[in-house]
Amino acid sequence: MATEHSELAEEPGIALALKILVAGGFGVGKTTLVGSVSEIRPLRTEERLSEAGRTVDDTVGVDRKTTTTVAMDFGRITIRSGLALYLFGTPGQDRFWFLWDELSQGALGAVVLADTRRLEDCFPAVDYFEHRRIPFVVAVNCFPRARTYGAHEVSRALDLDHGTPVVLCDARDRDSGKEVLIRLVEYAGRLHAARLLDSVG
Ligand SMILES: Nc1nc2c(ncn2[C@@H]2O[C@H](COP(=O)(O)OP(=O)(O)OP(=O)(O)O)[C@@H](O)[C@H]2O)c(=O)[nH]1
Ligand SMILES: [Mg+2]
Repeated sequence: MATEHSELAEEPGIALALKILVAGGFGVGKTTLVGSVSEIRPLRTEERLSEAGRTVDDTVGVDRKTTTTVAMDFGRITIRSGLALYLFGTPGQDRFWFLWDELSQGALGAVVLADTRRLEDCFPAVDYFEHRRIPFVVAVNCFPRARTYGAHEVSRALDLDHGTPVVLCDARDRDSGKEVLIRLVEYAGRLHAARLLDSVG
């Protein structure tokens, strides 16, 4: 995946290409987010949720969901001239965890999408990025009828490290998704720069 990433960075007109993961629990809106912000037709790997899968796929809270990501989503967004983000959406179900290590190779940072009706579903993603010291922001996808939480409340409920940004968003809305990504790039940039300074000084 790292090699593919550097090949992508050589696309004409793109001075810098950064790899970003879009992660979070099952059915939280990862594929929706990648699709709404991507300026290329997103690559999707959706499969129908089968009757057989119903016993293992937890559809509580996402009743109308008929498909699920089985490998990854892929999209691209240019956030300013010369700077492109390559977005890799992860599969949300536990049985695809083995793909995460591959997907996270060389990533600048991650967006952890959260649904306040099932906040606990994003614990594994938060743990994953904290343990690997991959900078992440938590983006609360505000579904209708879900209780509105403030950023502080979400931060406390998830026991986030001080400074980890929490943003409210609508995964279906391009501008809203773009704002989340800009927030991540700024935050991850600051964090990586601080670590670099620490390591030399
Ligand atoms: N109302 C509303 N529905 C949403 C929103 N985001 C996603 N959906 C719907 O919720 C369902 C789940 O969206 P997906 O984008 O497939 O979720 P996912 O996180 O990629 O799911 P998995 O890959 O299966 O883990 C879909 O039916 C979407 O249309 C949202 O912000 N508001
Ligand atoms: Mg998906």
